[in-house]
Amino acid sequence: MTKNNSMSLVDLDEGGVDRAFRSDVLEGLSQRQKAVPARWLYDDAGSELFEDITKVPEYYPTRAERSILEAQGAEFCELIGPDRAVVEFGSGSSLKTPLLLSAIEPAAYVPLDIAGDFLRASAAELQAKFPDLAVYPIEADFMRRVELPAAVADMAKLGFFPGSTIGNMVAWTAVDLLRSMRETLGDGSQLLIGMDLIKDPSVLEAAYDDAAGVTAEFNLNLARRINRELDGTIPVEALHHEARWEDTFARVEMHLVADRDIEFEVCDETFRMAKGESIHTENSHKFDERSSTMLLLAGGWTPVKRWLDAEGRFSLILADASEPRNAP
Ligand code: AVI
Repeated sequence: MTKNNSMSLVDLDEGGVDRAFRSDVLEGLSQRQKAVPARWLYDDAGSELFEDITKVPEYYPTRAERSILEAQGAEFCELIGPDRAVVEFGSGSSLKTPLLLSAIEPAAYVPLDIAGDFLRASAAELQAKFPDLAVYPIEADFMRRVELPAAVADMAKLGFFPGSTIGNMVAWTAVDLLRSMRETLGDGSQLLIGMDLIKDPSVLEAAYDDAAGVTAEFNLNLARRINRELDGTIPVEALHHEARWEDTFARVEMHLVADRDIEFEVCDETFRMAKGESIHTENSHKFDERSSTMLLLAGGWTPVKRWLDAEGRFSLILADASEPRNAP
């Protein structure tokens, strides 16, 4: 019952270059602290490397979140109930979404993703596992309000945003996203969202700098992508990956650090990095109970239940779309 709504959202120039990628990279490399938005880590190679990261022993979030989904089916069923339309922000991973869908028995599943091919492939996989479920994949940038299919208009909605992807956004962007999710889902909706927890920095830094070097490859792939797609000459062998816990912002930062002074071109513009200088490529914010509550409230969501995995490393939070407040 998969319904398709296909239209590419990528804006390419005459030479086939993604305009947004080019302007983000050129602008980001021109800043004093060089920075490229983390979304550009995910080309095909980057997406595959991320899948590999979820399997390395040091990267606990995927396994921890899955263990919550496995353990709490009965409570999801009680607090969420059946016959909702589940709207997943980002295409469902092959393992987490089926656990939720089996637990709550929704009437429809609406995966939203900007990557059309990946979206359609994972929607088809899910449809095969749940042949009676109405599946409506929508190719969309979920950072903005999305028009949901008319078929789910009268159903209560549950937004699903696993993986602690919210942690990859600075607070300003995270609040914008939570508010647009609320607009997309409407009054009476619920949100089930994964948020990784603050913990010992050594555990966090290892999770983002695994011994096998998969996360390093994931990070370095961004430099390779710039070379490939933007006529770049970055000497990738002169960069190394670093994961740094920044306590003030409660986040792990990923950087590409220059091992020597380097000079390179991207789209005919010249850039220089002194030895030790870095390109900041990702933030992964971590939360405690208060900071996650504050973020959700700022985005228009009231937490109603918070589950942790057995080792207390990761949280999955159920929140309700709250009424607009008039009180001071
Ligand atoms: C996708 N996101 C939630 C991952 C994270 O943990 O911040 C991305 C990642 N980056 C390095 N390892 C994993």
